[in-house]
Amino acid sequence: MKKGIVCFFVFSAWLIPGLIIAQTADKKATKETMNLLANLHKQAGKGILFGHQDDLAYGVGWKYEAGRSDVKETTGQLPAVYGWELGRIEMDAPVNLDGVPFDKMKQFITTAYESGSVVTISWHLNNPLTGKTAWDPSPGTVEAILPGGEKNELYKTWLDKVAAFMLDLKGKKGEYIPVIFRPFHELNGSWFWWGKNHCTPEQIKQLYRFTETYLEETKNVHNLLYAYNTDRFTTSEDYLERYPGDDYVDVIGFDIYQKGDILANDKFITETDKSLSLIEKIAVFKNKIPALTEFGYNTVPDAQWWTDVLAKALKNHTIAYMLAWRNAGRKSKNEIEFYVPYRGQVSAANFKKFSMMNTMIFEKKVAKKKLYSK
Ligand code: BMA
Repeated sequence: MKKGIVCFFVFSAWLIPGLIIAQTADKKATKETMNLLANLHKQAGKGILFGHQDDLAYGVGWKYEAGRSDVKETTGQLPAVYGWELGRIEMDAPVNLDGVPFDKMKQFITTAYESGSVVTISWHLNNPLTGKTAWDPSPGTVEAILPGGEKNELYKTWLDKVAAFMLDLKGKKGEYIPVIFRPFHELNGSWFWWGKNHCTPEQIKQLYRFTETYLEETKNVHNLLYAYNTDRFTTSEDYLERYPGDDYVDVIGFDIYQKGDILANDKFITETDKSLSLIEKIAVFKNKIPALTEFGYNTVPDAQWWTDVLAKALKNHTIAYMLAWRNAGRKSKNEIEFYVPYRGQVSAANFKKFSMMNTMIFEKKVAKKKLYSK
């Protein structure tokens, strides 16, 4: 078929919702996982699901207090998407790198699923070559864990632990809980060992494919959608340089943070808007779900940031969901980290206003969507 005709079909399938055939990257994905993908496709252009990392575990000034959530305490509603993190599961640690116990995480995930919300998981896995953290960019790590490499067996044992976690997530009827997994996130930056300066595009593509195939075929994990997730980028070519292929990806996204003082607002709006347009175009062409996989402005010092900056950047965009990064609170004397306001924070009232926009989807609206059903 001529390229033009193919484009026409792909494009018209997108425009006529009844024609959308959402094929999961995992051809044996569970029913609920396939339904989630199909429903996220239908979601495009009908509002954005709002998410927050570690929302139920802790917030600014509190930890593990049942029923608490900084998002709920400022907007009156829980988020529609929950981000969690598996770093240190590979070490058999009982808690992840940010102190979240894995058994509690499983309970939080179950609760979120039962309420109709979406779960997405990242993995800041240690460096398998050196045993140091994900931020240890020792050369040759990716190469070492690929098949034939000296650490491939070790890496497989780490994947066994990820698989065990994913297979332990079950709903009331014993069905596996779908998760949007985003391994090797920010792979076009160079701060992690899987980053741009530490391996070739072909090596990271191979690693992505190997990871997914191992989880699916060797471990029989079929409750995952896979996100391809860069950091900020400039062009489509730049974005797709390390893309493992359409057969391996369900969601395409990028991470972006506003840095510096509020004078950087305009720059953030322009860059986010442009990058969203680019991934949305790619998503239509490839029939994938576009998402803002991480974002934030640490400590949100601008009282109007949510409606006057973020909402402007998001205007007319069709991403399915967005994930604000974690409210770690005070990390040390000189370091504080949070991306959604807590009660009384300078941008709290504005965040509530933002949450009430027609285009924003939190707990109540997402429950009505029944994302796991046909
Ligand atoms: C970073 C920071 C760290 C954290 C890491 C993994 O952005 O929030 O404090 O350990 O993510 O969650």
